[in-house]
Amino acid sequence: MEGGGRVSWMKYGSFVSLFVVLLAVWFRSPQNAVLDDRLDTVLSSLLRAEKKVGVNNVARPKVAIGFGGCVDLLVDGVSFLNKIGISHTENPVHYDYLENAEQLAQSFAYFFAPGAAAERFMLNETLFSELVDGARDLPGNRWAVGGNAPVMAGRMANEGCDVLLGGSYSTDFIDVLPEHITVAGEVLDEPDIHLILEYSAGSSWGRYTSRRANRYIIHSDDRNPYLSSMEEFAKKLKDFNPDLLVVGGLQMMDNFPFQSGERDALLSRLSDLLSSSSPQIGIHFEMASFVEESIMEDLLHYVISHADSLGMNEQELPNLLSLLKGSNITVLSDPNPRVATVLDQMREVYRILNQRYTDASTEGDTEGTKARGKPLTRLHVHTLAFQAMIVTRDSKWKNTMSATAKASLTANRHVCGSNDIDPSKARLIMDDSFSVSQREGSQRIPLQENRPVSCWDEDDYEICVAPVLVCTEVYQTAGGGDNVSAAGLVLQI
Ligand SMILES: *[C@@H]1O[C@H](CO)[C@@H](O)[C@H](O)[C@H]1NC(C)=O
Ligand SMILES: *[C@@H]1O[C@H](CO)[C@@H](O)[C@H](O)[C@H]1NC(C)=O
Ligand SMILES: CC(=O)N[C@H]1CO[C@H](CO)[C@@H](O)[C@@H]1O
Repeated sequence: MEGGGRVSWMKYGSFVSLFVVLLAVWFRSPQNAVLDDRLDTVLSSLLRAEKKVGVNNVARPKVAIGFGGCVDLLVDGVSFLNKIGISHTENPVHYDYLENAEQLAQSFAYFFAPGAAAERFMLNETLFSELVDGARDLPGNRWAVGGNAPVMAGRMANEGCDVLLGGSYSTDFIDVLPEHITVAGEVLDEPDIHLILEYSAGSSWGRYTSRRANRYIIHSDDRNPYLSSMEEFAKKLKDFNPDLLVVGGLQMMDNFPFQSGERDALLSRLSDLLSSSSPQIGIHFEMASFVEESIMEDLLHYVISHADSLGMNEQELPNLLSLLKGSNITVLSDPNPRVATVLDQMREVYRILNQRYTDASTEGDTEGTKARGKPLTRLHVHTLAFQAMIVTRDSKWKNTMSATAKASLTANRHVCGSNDIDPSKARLIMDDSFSVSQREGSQRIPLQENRPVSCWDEDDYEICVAPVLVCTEVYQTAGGGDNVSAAGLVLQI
């Protein structure tokens, strides 16, 4: 249905846009009024697309989500650095992990100007506690439930799912989780704290000005890297019998000083858990900011090969792709990529991962199905300006068009911190039309206000792209990807 009548809609759409432009010229109305109208139409059309399908609230879908979590301490990044006396540096440097204040300044500078999301492990515990103490009494700070797994769990529970959440938390933490979440894990006295340095578009630090709103995260976890809830989670998983299994939070293992062999053992255990779940159960892996090459290799082998579905942002996509193509991982990419660029990267990731699956399957059956893993049937990339999904036709994933719309609306709701979208706090930054590929002669698709989600078929999959009504009064960026990814998944199970 989604694809039907696409061409005629497209013609109609460009006719309408032309008509709107002509009207505007004719009446010499201020350009802003036209823009406002356009935004209102996109908003109402996205809301209509989102509502087209609902979550089954009678038989609530069951989702199991691991691992870990933390308490987020959110501060304005620039005020924080100023307050604790970390001055801006002339020398942006990329570090895999941090050991002192100078490195923090250099690393922050590296990501702040382009406005790219980053997350780094702080090896120096003394410095980490000093930073947390500094943030504790910074005016305007906020505490929130954090970590991929709890945030995705919260979003899914709020959207009508029953959730099994794998993580070790304090009782205070568990008390503030939404209803319909059952926790599997150990009980802790003190949760791990993550320090979130938020900044808005155009904020300045020394000679740097950030191109877009984003955050820089510092953590020094000592529980999360060990996936300490995994055994409890595995035990409860059988009886829970989920429709979907979601894995996230593994970036806490990145650059963590494990003893030799420890990380391998943990990931291998996780791999067993994933491969022993029934093939009918969808497995989604949420990527994150990984910089250690060897853990990326391990993830490919132990986790990604078992996933039916992947979610990631515009930084994580080229990072994964360069690894798949055998080059070094990329730690910083364009934070505002074009649709064509992202779609080409998505097609390649989809193709390479499925080729690997096919190769593994034909390499003789000596190791059985488990070693083969699963083909990739769903890939969701969330960017500031748009949401894009590739979903294999006739796979288990339903309602791709509505899911893309919901993901897009959730991006605004999360960043603005309000369930009701206020068009006066939103902006469309996607172009009026986009090319479906960077290849020469590729088709261009106009952005139609009254049908903003564009879906079309290619090879064995469908692609959907939806513009985001980018929030201009940022409340919070951290956790955005998790809310957006979870919202997209909810309509597809
Ligand atoms: C760790 O941080 C403390 C406090 O900022 C500092 O004095 C010390 O030099 C740091 N250690 C290393 C190894 O950089
Ligand atoms: C890849 O990384 C290695 C190790 O950091 C480095 O020696 C090599 O020059 C890099 N290669 C490329 C193509 O950047
Ligand atoms: C605005 C929004 O929906 N953000 C949510 C992201 O998920 C967490 C956890 O469920 C919520 O607390 C936020 O409100």
